[in-house]
Amino acid sequence: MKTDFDAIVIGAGFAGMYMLHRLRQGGFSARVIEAGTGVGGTWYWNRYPGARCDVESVQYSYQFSPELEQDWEWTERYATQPEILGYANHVADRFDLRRDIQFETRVVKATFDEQTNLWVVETDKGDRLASRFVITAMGCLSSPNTPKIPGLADFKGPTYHTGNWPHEGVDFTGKTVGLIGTGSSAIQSIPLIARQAKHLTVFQRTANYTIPAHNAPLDPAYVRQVKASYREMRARAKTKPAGIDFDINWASAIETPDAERDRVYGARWAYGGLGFIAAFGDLLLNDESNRTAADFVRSKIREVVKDPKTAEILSPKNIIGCKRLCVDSGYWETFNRPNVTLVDVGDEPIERVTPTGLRAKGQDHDFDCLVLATGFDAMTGALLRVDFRGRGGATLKDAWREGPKTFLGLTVAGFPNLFTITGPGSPSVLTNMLPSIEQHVDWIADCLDAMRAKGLTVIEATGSAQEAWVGEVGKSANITLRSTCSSWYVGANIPGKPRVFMPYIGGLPAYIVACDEVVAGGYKGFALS
Ligand code: NA7
Repeated sequence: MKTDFDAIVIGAGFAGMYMLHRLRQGGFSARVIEAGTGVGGTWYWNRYPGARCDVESVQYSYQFSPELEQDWEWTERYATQPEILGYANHVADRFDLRRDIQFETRVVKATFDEQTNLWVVETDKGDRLASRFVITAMGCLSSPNTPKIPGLADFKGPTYHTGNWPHEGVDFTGKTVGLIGTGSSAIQSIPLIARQAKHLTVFQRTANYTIPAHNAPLDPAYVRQVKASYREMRARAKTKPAGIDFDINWASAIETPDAERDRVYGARWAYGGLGFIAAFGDLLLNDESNRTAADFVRSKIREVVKDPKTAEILSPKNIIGCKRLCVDSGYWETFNRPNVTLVDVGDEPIERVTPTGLRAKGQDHDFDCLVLATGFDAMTGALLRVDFRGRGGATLKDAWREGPKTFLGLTVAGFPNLFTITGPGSPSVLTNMLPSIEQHVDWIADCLDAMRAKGLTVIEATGSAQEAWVGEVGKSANITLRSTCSSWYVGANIPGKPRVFMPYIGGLPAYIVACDEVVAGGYKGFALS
């Protein structure tokens, strides 16, 4: 069999783009295969109103090119989806990436051929390409979840999923809108849809915690200061569990006197953003500590939302930070608008979608358009949509029947020469994705360099190394409260999905050490040939 490429990369989001750049730098031939018509991944698909990153722009950016860091100008504290997509396109142009990306093509099958030690990659366009390595860069939240609510196909009006939003945008002016979900996508889009639509009805299954973004244009003096000390900021970020340079107060919430605790929460609330959860070191370790933060946020909801019944429905009952914390601009306030109705579907599932709306708790709700802000088959959905076949024809689906099993979230035993950027078992979604992506890409590129230098062509995680890592991922998950609720981190949003805490929660610094130790040990835990 003829080798078409040294590596095939699946996906042209931030992971796939940087992977291509590193492969080229290493002198490897590569093709990226991308389903969309353009680059950007998450930021290509999630074009719903209000979509923006909840990590601050100056940190949610590549660090591999100091020139890029200096040249690119972010305009707001939290960049909007169009601005981030513009950045992705700028990177694609700047590094001339597009000529090695095959757009509008989906990989459907990839088979490891044990005779030749090559992967055979098949696409929906009929391609059959042979490559030494396959590297997935498919994103962690890229397989949209459309819930199986009876009657969904009968709805007469348009249905939009936040994770696959029309490129031309949607004008809700004069329309009545029904929206299912109150996760991050809903929390970002609800305030904007409410401002435009005639009426918006929100169907909430689980109330969610959100922290105000206090988004604003970036102060040029602050940008100058960041640009003058980018290396230091990036280095500090790598010492933080989430890979984000924000202050962590390691004190215990419950051991802090009430007045001081309230002062700390007040200051974090006033500053805004995800750093709220770092107000105390034990918020995700200790129920009682967590309750102090949850109570603080609930008190804020009561302050903002005028109708006490609505405020009560909007008040989350679970642990704060257990589901992904959200960051918003005017979310609670939106429920004070006369054209917004909140329907609690927490105790009884939505009965059915009807041709003119939906039926919940025996009551019909009519609307012109339906928005599904119902999330994703997270972490494994995109990977399992491809029919991966490893040694002996074994499928990844079978290998992961009880939940994803990987070595370092980067490789899978039985699937040689397959790398999974930000795969399950790596910190990924619990961190700032950009530095996590770069760390994985660099690790893979360095590994390929090292293999070539030694004349090696096959790398495969051993079963025992994988088992030990899966044990480590599970052990660290059990220490935190984060693994205790029905979140997408544990696959609870997808009926029938095995309930396993999928990301590695030991923090980015510990994870980097683990990856580096494997390399220092001569790729310990891998069989190389
Ligand atoms: P999420 O956070 O998974 O939110 C999906 C929402 O949709 C959530 O409120 C779900 O309720 C709700 N949902 C899903 N299915 C149903 C049904 N059948 N009935 C009613 N409600 C339903 O996805 P997002 O897109 O908002 O955010 C994903 C990530 O992207 C986010 O964490 C950031 O990292 C960026 P549930 O909570 O499951 O009860």
